[in-house]
Amino acid sequence: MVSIAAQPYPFDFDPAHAALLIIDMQRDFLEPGGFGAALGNDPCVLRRLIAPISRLRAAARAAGMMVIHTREGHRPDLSDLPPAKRVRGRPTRAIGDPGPMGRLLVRGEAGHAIVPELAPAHDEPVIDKPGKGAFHATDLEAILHHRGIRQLVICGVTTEVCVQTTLREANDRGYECVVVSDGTGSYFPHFHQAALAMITAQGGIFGWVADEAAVLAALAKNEGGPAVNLPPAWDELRAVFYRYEAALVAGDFAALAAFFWASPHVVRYGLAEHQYGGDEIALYLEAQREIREKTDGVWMARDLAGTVVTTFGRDAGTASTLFRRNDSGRTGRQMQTWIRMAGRWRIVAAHVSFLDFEYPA
Ligand code: TIU
Repeated sequence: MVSIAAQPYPFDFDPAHAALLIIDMQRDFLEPGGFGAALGNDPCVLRRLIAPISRLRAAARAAGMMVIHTREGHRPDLSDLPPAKRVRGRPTRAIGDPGPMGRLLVRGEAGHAIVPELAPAHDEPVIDKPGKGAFHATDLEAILHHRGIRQLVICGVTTEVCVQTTLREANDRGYECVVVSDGTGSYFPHFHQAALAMITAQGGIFGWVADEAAVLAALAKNEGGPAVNLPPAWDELRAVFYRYEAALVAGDFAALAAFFWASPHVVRYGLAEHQYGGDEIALYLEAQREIREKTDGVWMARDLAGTVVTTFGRDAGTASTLFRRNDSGRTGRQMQTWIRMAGRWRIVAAHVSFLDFEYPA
């Protein structure tokens, strides 16, 4: 857990279940000749946000947080552009009209692109949205759901339009959101201030507000270490651990052997023996398999307690458990280190031992 000093009170979050959402940092809003300018605004006032958002993105990535970008824009045929949106404000240049950066707010045009300083990395989804809110008519909610994301750190432009609309959509969908006060901005400073004040009023009616320094300080406390318990890795290793357990109690030693890395670097400490290297492990498990073959019925029955599976990044993890053998009543403990290699989780170190005492309930 990481805690950000925020208003109206600290925002506690787990980076593995949180995403940095960067709203609409597009040339159309930040450069002359784009959509923002067509609405009568000075787009350059928003360019000061590029540096803090770059820092936030680097810190989020280092902490294992997902990073998601959005872009406001429409299909080239404007079939997803509500007529009411096109005529709003009676602009001299409307959405879809040509400009120095191509057609205003149209996907694929130069002005629609995210500014080069914040160009999305290959593993950072880009949400193309036709509305001000990032949830309306997009697959953002599906992406957040599949990645187990429940909290959002939001930055980008503009505070009272796309940032606020997205925040309200997210809040109503049950996401907890913190908006970065100096990582978001408006063409109108007083609207920026008012939008932030609305979020934190009434005990945080829409969420939290924190400044960049507070977010960076909180993320740095993660010590730049790997992301813990990322949903895909953690779900996979947990499933693998229980498959190993099922093979163990079934006495399926051929299956058990396949879980161990076939390498001289593997060490296994057993109950009454130990093995150094995959060859010794293979020999031991083969001997056990032959004993099992001559045994009828149940091989082993045991209950687990206090099982903890922890993943570090996407390819490393540990599994620790206490157990009680149902046959003898003896208790013990077991610990494994798992690494994913060529797509398969393998045990690289393991230890199992009996206890001569009852473990606490
Ligand atoms: N991204 C976003 O905020 N779209 C806008 O149209 N903002 C304005 O402030 N106009």
